[in-house]
Amino acid sequence: TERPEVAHRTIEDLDRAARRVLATNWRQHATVPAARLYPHQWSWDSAFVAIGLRHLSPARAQRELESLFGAQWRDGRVPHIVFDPHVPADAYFPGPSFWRSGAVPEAPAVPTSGIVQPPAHALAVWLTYRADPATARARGFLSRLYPRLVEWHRYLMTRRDLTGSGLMSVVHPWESGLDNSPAWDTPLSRVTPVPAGEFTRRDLDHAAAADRPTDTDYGRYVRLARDYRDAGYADSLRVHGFAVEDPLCNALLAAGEDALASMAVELGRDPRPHRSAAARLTGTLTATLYDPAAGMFFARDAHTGKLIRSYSVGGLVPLVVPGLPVAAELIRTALGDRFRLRDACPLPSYDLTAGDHDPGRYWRGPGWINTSWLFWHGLRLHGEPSLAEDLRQRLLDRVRDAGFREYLDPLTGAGHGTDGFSWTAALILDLIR
Ligand code: 2M8
Repeated sequence: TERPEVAHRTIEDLDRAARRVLATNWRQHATVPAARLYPHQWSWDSAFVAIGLRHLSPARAQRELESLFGAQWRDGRVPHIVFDPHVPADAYFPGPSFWRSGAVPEAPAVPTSGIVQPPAHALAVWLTYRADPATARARGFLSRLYPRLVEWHRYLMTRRDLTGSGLMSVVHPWESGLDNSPAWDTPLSRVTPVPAGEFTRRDLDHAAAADRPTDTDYGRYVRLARDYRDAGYADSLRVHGFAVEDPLCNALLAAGEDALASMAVELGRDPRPHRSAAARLTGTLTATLYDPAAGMFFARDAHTGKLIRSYSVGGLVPLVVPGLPVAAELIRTALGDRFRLRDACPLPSYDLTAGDHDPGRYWRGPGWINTSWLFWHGLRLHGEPSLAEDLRQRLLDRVRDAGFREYLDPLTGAGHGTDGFSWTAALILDLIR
């Protein structure tokens, strides 16, 4: 496992140490999430990393996003991993030989995976642009990325609208970003795991088994990814044994369309298609995935049409949507016993009151900095500056004590997962500023 860091005494120490993490994890044109556990470029990690990097080096933040979109497929999808060809083939599982993107005509020359991750990119591009418009203009940052973002969102809004509801589906737990969330247990129970002897996990070389998904989880992840690959990465409910319309992705898509409208104005283009897409997504998201009695957004199983009433932090993320009609109710839920916004920190990934809440295991309980950052961003957006400031202070305190860990016990603050984790460092830098 990676070496735990010492506690950082002052904000200046914390700032310096966060910069060091990002310097260590920088490769020629992008940042790896963690040197050993995740030695390639990940899609939504790069979005969060850019949000922090923009304060240190706007040009580097721009390159982070440009390199990711350089690996975009011709059908518009942005792969969840862009593999570094210089890293040994067995450093991460599943690697390029598993995904075989080279055999797909739509894929780029560089090896990638074939699944996607939550669309946090338009928001990240807009925030990165705003940090230094002059440098961005000189580099043609926005004019190059805007059409690519449009294609990315088009892929999600058309090919990934598997039910015709107007919402996108994720077709693999890895696509949700919240890999082993208890919200996926029921839909995943229908997937037959590939026997553990048929593949070799590499994650357990770098992180404690109790902090990671189980072998049965991995068996199901492998089954779903293999089926998708063998179908040539075609999108249809017949191919996907697992498909859910989740609030986190659809909320980021709505917020992303709003960001695209701002970019269109800046580029002298018509923002109206993006404004209407944002309004349509916000309306459908709220009408379909919001449960007024619970004050919470839930994912919907695309195969059964049923809401999955599991309190995952993903159901709080719609607070990032400008003009969300149920923001006040959602904040009330976050303040309640399940998430304890005022004292649990980072925001728990899963219901503190649930019998199967596990404070150390990945997305089944621990608090993460990225989802907490998104909620903080939402609090500011919806006129809650003092709740936002309180959350910000507690996040800084937690990371000062634990170091740049991947996730933390939300009640004790104990660190879990890998150390030297890029989005923790990047988003802490953003919170400091
Ligand atoms: C985790 O997921 C990867 C697979 O994509 C893994 O477990 O190997 C998740 O936390 C995901 O949200 C994150 O983007 C990725 C890299 O940090 O790690």
